[in-house]
Amino acid sequence: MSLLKQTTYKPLTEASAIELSINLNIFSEKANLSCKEIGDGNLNLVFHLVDQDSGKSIIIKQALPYAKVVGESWPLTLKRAKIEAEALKTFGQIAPNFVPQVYYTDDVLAVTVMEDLSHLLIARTGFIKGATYPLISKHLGEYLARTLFFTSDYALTPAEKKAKVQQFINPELCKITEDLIFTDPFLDAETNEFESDLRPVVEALWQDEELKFQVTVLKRSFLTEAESLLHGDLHTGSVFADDFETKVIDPEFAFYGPAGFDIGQVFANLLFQVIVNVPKRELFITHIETVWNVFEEQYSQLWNTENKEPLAKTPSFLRFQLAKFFEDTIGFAGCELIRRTIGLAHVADLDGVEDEQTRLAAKRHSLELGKILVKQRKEIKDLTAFIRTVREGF
Ligand code: SR1
Ligand code: MG
Repeated sequence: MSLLKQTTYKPLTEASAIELSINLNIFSEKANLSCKEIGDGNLNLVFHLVDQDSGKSIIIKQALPYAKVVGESWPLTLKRAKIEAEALKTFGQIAPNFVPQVYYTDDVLAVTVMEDLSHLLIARTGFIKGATYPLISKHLGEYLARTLFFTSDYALTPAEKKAKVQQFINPELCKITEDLIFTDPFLDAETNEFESDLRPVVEALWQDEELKFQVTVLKRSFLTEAESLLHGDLHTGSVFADDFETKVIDPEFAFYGPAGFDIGQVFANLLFQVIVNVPKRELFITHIETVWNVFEEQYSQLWNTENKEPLAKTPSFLRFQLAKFFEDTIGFAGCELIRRTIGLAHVADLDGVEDEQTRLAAKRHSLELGKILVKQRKEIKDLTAFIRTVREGF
């Protein structure tokens, strides 16, 4: 039976991924096709198909019914493939330069067939190998300004906004974030993973009542503030890049939430390079500054030219809004630093540091900076204060 008429889910193999691409008339039956499963993330299968004669290539991404990072004992909804495909389409209309094209989606097989970006590299991998990607921060600032503005109440009618919030209700994936970012790292949870030498600082963190209070305030914001359609998992492993192009992938965690969550994840994942990449520290600090400056400039421009809310057009309200985004960004960045250091899902920027003492020092630094950002976010009022805080840690 054609894979286009499946009524039940089954995981693809390299052979059935080829079959699907032929059923879709993307390639002819006679094409000289190669197919390789290249998924290295936590959750999905990713097949890379290439016609060896013409060079034409595509990606077929398929959600697995469990979290690959843990195994079949952690079941996970297949509905996330639909959320991801719809988010890619929404973001693709708003920021087409920064989002891969979607060719086909199937909710039963939980697959998305999309543009092959393998001429680019995952930004985290590139950074670790020494790439600097001079345009990535400008591109991410623009992506954030456009997606966070055009999916908000300031660009949509009230009815359109509510319909979008409903379309992107994503309880299962939000629960992962609620647990792994906002809960588990702050208590002695089974999901946590950290080197035993870190135990004293981790136990001190678990006893830090002010930290736990402030994290709960941020969690409350994540749970309740439907400001914009978020990517929801915007770390440097969700970004493909080279020196000229930037593409944001994998929005399966998309939902309506506080805008600063996406910006904070970008800040934190650049901060890992600030912490570990000593020779390029200044360059990554500049990347963070550029993300915010471009975001602020382009968001303000959209606010002034496209805003549908007559009462929001006063300069004081824009200043209020940007200050609120900045405070949230700093707090969410702090949470991301902490959870990537001691929670379930780590980052290669830290774990890949070979020398044990250097690695432990980097992880302690990440935890300390994370705590400061969460607890002092109201005092860190602007970029200058933020950069000063970051520099004080060295
Ligand atoms: C079980 S999923 C673990 C992490 O991987 C994803 O990319 C998200 O960051 C999630 O928190
Ligand atoms: Mg992902």
